[in-house]
Amino acid sequence: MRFCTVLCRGAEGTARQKVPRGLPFQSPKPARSGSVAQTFTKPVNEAAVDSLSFSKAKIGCFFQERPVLKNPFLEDALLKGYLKRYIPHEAVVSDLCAFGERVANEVDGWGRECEVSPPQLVQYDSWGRRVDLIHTSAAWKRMKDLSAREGLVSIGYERHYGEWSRVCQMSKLFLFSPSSGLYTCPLAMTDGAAKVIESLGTSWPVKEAFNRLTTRKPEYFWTSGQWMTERQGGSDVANGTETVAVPQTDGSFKLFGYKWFTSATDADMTLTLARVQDSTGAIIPGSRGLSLFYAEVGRDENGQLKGIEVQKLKDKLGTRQMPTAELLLDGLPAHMISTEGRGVASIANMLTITRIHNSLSAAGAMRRVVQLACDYATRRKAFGKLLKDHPLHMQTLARMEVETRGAFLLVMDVCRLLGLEETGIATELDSHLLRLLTPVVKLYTGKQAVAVVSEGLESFGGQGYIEDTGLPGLLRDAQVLSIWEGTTNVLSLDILRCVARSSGMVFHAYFSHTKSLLKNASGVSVLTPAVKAIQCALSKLELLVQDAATKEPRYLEMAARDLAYSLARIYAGALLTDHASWKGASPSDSYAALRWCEQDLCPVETNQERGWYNPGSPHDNAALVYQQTQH
Ligand code: UCC
Repeated sequence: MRFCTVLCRGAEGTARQKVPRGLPFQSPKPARSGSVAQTFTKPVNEAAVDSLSFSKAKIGCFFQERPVLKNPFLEDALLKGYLKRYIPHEAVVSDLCAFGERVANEVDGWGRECEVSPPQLVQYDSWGRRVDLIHTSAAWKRMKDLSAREGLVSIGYERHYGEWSRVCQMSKLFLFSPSSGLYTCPLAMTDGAAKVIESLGTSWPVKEAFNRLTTRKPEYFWTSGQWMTERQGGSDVANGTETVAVPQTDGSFKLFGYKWFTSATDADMTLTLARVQDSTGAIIPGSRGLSLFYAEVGRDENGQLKGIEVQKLKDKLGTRQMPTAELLLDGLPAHMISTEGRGVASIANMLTITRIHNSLSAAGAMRRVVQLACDYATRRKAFGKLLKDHPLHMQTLARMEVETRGAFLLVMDVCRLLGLEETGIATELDSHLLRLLTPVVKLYTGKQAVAVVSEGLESFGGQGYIEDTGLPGLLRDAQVLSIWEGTTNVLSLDILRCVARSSGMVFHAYFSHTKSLLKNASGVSVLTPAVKAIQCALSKLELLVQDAATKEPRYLEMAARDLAYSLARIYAGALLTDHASWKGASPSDSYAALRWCEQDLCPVETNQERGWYNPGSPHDNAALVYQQTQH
């Protein structure tokens, strides 16, 4: 018989013993059938075996404590401080407090249910008839109901808090987002559609749709889709859109095309782009040929979708809670709601809103992983003490916290600007700033979210990688935030376009507002290093921007991503510093501002100095990337 050595813990202590391989972990064969207890012959050394930590069915008595999600509003010092500073209304605070409680105790469980019961497509019934039914979980349906009742879209349109209404709405969504099972995606598009309709005019045929998108009555509430992406790609919408709109005698249209990526496909309506066909069947290519259409997603008397076939549901890395489909539009009844040929410009309002929601989800994901990691650090012991007592672990959490704070203030400031614009009190500079910051904040927070959530998973050790903890889903869902609604590079180029279209006014707005944010902090000695760092970075950026006007387009393109990062880092630094100089600020607010401003705030200048945008760089980059293997 072969022997192995195992550690046996007895009452007397720990001793190494030789035991036959297979014993005591395997019991002898049962003599006859019966209950488990009856079937096994008792081991001779029963007393010794019973005193082991691990034997037979015993799996040990130690279990790691799980992280606990507490009320995410009460746990968020920065959110509470921000609202105290700008919207000191008791009603807002008590609504968020009650909602935070509900998120922790109820909604978070629904979100998990959405993840483990993803949507399913049934294309045909048992008798072969096309039905195209998308089955979603009960929790997903409850999210719709909750969204209406809690006013997650409507708060932005009721405007009870004037120019701060958007901040109120987004604060609530910030708490909801990481527990929402991705229901924030249909809400983003619903909000975007309401915004487009409001800006174009809430008359027929979209009057009722607007009312439904912005209601608090669950039975009346509609969600909207945003069907922009076709087979030729999601970024180059102007050239990639093939869908045609065929005019009908009553002034409406029928749409024919293939939408390659339609999110939250269980929506009640959609906004989509198509090219109007003239009587000869000709269409106008490019951006000038695109118009914006409104379509309801309805069924005919046979229960079949009107003018739509759902080809398949997408198999995605994350966001699996939400149905994303490929759709064949085969005569979808629709109404044109933009001026002909002004489709992209008209749907741009939707892009602004969905990009802001995207940024909010990014900040929300960071906040959630930090909250869970901080809680876990008070429960998990390693090397003889709690994680929170390990300085290196706390340094890591503090770095995540600084990133989260920067992201939060960036997003809230864009919401503030949106609120000013929607209540008609935005100055021209505010509007320029909103146009510039929307892509800047979207692209920057998308990248931060992936990094912070990934770091967050690591802070749970191996458990961060275990599917049914719910933690890996946070990372999968974060990964999409830098992709959809414009990738990092597409948005970097969007920034160049808005600079050109505004003849540089967006920069003027940016520099003047950033400088104004430093005014309060300039008198606070503890913040001096942060103020100096921002001023220094701003001066470099101003010089570089002036100089850029003389450069070739290729130089600007290569500098675009670093430019966007510089705009984001400097602006977030100014927001953090300003917040730290507020009379209600805490020492931690100053610490966060100082730490943020220690990083390279102006990477575009750094990389210019390094020659990254020199005329020879494209060649060198290509030679490096496609280097042939040397034999
Ligand atoms: O749909 C997708 C996923 C859905 C999921 C939604 C969830 C969201 C949140 C979730 C939270 C959890 S992904 C597909 C998304 N696709 C994109 O994001 C498209 C990316 N591509 C771009 O952004 C491009 O830059 C385009 C398509 C906008 C460029 O098209 P054009 O035709 O080349 O555009 P132009 O010529 O630059 O602009 C045409 C007009 C101009 O107005 P006018 O003619 O008056 O000068 C521009 O100023 O549109 C105006 N415009 C804008 N206005 C263009 N972009 C903007 C903008 N961002 N803001 C304001």
